Amino acid sequence: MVPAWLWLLCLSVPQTLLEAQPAELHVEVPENYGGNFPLYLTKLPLPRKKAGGQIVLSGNSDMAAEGPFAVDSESDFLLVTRTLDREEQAEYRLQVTLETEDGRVLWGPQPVLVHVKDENDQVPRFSQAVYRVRLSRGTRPGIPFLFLVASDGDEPGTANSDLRFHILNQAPAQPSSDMFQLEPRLGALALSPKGSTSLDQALEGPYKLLVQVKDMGDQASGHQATATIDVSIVESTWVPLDPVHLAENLKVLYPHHIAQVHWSGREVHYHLESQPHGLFDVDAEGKLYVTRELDREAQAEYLLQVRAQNTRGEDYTEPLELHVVVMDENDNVPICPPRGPTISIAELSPPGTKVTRLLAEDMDAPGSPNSHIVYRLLSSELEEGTEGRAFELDPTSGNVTLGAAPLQAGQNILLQVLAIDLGGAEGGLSSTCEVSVTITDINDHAPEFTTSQIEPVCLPEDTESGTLVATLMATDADLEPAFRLMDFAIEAGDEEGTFGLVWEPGSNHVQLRLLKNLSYEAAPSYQLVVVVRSVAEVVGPGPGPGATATVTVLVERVVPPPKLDQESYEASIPVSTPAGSLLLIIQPSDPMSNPLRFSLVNDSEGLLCIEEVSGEVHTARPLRGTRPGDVYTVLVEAQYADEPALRTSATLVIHFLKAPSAPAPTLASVPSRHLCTPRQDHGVIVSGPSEDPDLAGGHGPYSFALGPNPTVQRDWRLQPLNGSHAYLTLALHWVEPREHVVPVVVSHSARMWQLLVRVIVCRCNLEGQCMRKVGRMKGMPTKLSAVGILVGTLVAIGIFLILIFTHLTLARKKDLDQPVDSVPLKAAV
Ligand SMILES: *[C@@H]1O[C@H](CO)[C@@H](O)[C@H](O)[C@H]1NC(C)=O
Ligand SMILES: *[C@@H]1O[C@H](CO)[C@@H](O)[C@H](O)[C@H]1NC(C)=O
Ligand SMILES: *[C@@H]1O[C@H](CO)[C@@H](O)[C@H](O)[C@H]1NC(C)=O
Ligand SMILES: CC(=O)N[C@H]1CO[C@H](CO)[C@@H](O)[C@@H]1O
Repeated sequence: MVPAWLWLLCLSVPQTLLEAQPAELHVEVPENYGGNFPLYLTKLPLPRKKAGGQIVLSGNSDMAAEGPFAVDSESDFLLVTRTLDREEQAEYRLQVTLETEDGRVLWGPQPVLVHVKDENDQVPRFSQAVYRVRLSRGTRPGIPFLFLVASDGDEPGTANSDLRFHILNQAPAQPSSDMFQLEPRLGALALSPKGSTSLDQALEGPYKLLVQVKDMGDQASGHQATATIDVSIVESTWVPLDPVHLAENLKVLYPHHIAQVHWSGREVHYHLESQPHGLFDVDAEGKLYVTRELDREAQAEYLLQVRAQNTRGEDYTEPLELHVVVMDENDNVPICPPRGPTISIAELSPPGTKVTRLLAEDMDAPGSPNSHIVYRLLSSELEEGTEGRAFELDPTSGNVTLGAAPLQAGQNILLQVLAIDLGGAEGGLSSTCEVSVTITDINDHAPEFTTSQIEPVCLPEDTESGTLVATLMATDADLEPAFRLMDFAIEAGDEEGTFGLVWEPGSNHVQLRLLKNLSYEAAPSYQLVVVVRSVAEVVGPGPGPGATATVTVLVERVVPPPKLDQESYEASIPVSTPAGSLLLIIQPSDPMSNPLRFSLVNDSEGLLCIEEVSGEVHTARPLRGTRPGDVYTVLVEAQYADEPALRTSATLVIHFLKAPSAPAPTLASVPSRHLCTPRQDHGVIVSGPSEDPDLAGGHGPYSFALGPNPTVQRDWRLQPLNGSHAYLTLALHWVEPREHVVPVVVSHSARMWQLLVRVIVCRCNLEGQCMRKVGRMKGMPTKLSAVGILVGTLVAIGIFLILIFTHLTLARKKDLDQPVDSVPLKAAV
């Protein structure tokens, strides 16, 4: 055996020589070597030329000397001189150097590690000869309650020190022979499953176990030792814990002891689990602690688990649970709900209408008085003076409802409600909650006119359309602008649509305007009924009488002022004109109009007079004091006979002319003429004033015109013939048969005359001539006398007939019954 081992060593030498110099040499030496010494271990790789050097072998620092080692300087072999004990020293660290005498190192140092190879020369030993252990009932099987400790001096990690534990014997072997199990490698003693189930029937008395420890692992050979274990069975003290009640915010010294657990077995480690971690703790004696103040509102209950564990952290049995209940303290104030938006309540809402529900919260234990909140309405500003309460509050539910007192639209109310816990009892905590309420408007007011009776309005007939008649104002007691919008209408009294209403949308006044022309004849007055309504629908009773206004419109008749036929009048008269001479006639333009009354306004000289009814202007006195060429102007005024307030005026300008040498023939009457009606083709020749001495030799030229009287103008027509004559005929087909005086104005240069032509109008006979007057044929004769007279006188008549014929032709000219058409008569002026 040895030569073979040496041979192996020799093989390793060239290898080490080839290696780099500082590489450590490993050498193994068997423990308790039984052969001859010195035992050559290995050849050192010394250089061949060792000139003058000597080999020095030294141990490392912890070794006093090289001990049992030496180097054979001849062979360079490292050798050991005696047996080595691994249990004494397992390794030797050596160093080999080649040094000169004065200590200079020539080679090396070469480290050498000498390992002593183990031999199983040690016997395992239990730590105690007898182990005594308490085993609590209830320990789970397989959970070690005792760890056997044994040691073996041989090299660790080798089979020589690989220990196995075994139970050799159990006494008593009741109720089963293998109540226990022992882990062979670890020496952990536990109840076997069978032992666990039968432990209850087991004896009180201790069990004695003979146990063995053996090295060399599972090989049959090896050294062994034995020990005994006394196992006494004890009752379990691992009993359920009663719940612990802890007051929150408890002011005590912490950690504060709250409970105790105990595991009756040996070698117990208590372990506590709680959520959250760290609030509770357990000490080595099983005392449970709370480490700081608790807050019920943070966590009201805790479930702790306490475990009894062996040294390996395995539970001996089921963990114990501890229920910790945190007892409430009234440490939380009721919390008002966040103030929400303003609550809108429609006005006129009935009592009992729900406003809101106030729900304050209290974090204290639910169901306890600490969180029992009641509510109290703090007086709000509107309580004063009102009958009853505007709001009611249910103290338990917090319901706020409308009370009996009415509220006005537009009111904003801040309700303050006290929320108290402890059910309102003394010492309760309280908060003041606020609820803001606004009362919204509803359209409960119909608009009304401020005055329903308007003073009668007088409108002249000629009032222009569009004229403002009246302005009506209305009011609406509602607040909401949309509820104040009004609509106006004429409800009655204006079927023709003569009037209209004009208003701006949103305004509260309306204008009554005239739309059409008024007519006194058609409607002398109007009774207009104007109504106002709310545009939005009105809640509640309909419009009252104030929604109606009556406007009375009286139409005033407009009579136009009188109008004259000329805007101004002129007349030229000689200064010699006598008093009472007719100058002209002032007449209305419309002969059918109401009768007029005429007057002179400022005839300061008193020269003229006017006939009130006919309008004829005469000279009032002889025109003394006036000179030819003078002009005299007076104002003539005309007014209605029945309505004197309506009047008009015109100027009358009189031009004074030189007096004619002869007395003015102004009004000389012309002999009467005859004309028959219905009209025939006959007329009257009117001649100018041929006797005027100023016009010696020549007649005219004159101009002729009918007098201004409209009746004359209507009835007659005057046509000029030549410079000195004119022809007057009937203008109408029928003119009343009577004597007519037709005024004819003749003028020549600046002079003027007025002729009054008398014309007798009679009925025409068959020949178109005036009929003979019946009054001339007196005494109708009888038939006999008629015949006698006829015969007797026929002869006489025949004789005288020729005699008087010539006479008769001359007299014919003056016969009244004869027509005058072909016989012009000279009108002597
Ligand atoms: C309070 O109001 C709630 C609903 O808002 C209702 O269910 C409850 O019955 C009311 N309580 C009382 C006392 O009126
Ligand atoms: C109303 O009167 C005016 C003036 O008097 C007139 O111009 C207008 O034509 C009249 N309108 C009607 C519809 O009669
Ligand atoms: C009369 O009144 C008119 C108009 O006012 C005036 O032109 C005239 O001169 C007046 N005549 C006299 C005599 O005062
Ligand atoms: C100047 C002149 O011719 N005068 C005559 C106008 O007409 C009348 C009637 O026909 C005559 O008699 C005038 O001689």
